[in-house]
Amino acid sequence: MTDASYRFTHAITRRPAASITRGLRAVDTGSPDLAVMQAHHADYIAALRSTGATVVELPPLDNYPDSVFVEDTALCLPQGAVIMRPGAPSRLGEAAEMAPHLAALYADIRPITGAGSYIEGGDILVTETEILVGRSARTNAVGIAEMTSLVAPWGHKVREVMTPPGVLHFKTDCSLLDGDTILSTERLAASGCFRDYRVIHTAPGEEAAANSIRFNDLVLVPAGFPATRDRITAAGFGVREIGNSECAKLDGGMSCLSLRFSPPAR
Ligand code: CIR
Repeated sequence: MTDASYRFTHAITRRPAASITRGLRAVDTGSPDLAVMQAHHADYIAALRSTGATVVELPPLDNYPDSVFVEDTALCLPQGAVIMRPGAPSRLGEAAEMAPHLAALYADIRPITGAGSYIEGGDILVTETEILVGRSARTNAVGIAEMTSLVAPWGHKVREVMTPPGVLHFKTDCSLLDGDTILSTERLAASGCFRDYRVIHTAPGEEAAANSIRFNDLVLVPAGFPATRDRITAAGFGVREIGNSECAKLDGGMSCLSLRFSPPAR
């Protein structure tokens, strides 16, 4: 089996802005502390770099409080990148901010342009065999259809699935661990969307650990979920725990903080 869905040469991140205190959140559990978030962000970048990848750090964008969550702005595939159209009005402009950075690395950039199309990267899970996209409050069927038509010529199959009600993004509840293994909450796996995969469930009460990422030889897991961490370790994966207390106040986790990809040689 190939491994392009979890082995990457590059990642793009963006440093958190002081405006992060105004970031979107479903439930207000307190204001994120910028200094603590910056320290966690630095640990995250160091972990990505420790695998040998090139990690771009973009400067903060104060006009976009949620812009640290770069994953939502694009879908990066081996053949090219699709620029998203975020469904959160305050985040729509973030996609155009990301486009030039991807254009520097990819010859083929395809933007989602439909006025009624909405899609965010957090709803997209790329595996070795397919691209799963969860419909959510941020991603609609028209957006998924437009993305499907953009990636079909590159040979990618898209499967539309449902993000559980009340869950921000599809990948809030799952992550890819390897070519056939998914880490998922029980509530998402119960929908049957992973029936062709081996599934490791998050431990009861540790649903927030589902937003982890496999990046080269590491699985980055948010700190504070020991039972789930132990399940991933027991399955043979190398785990690195990263503090996520401040991003969690804004419904963010490990996947949201980077775009991960291997651009074609130019
Ligand atoms: C938002 O509501 O858009 C941000 N506060 C959190 C985005 C998290 N992104 C992700 O899961 N990909």
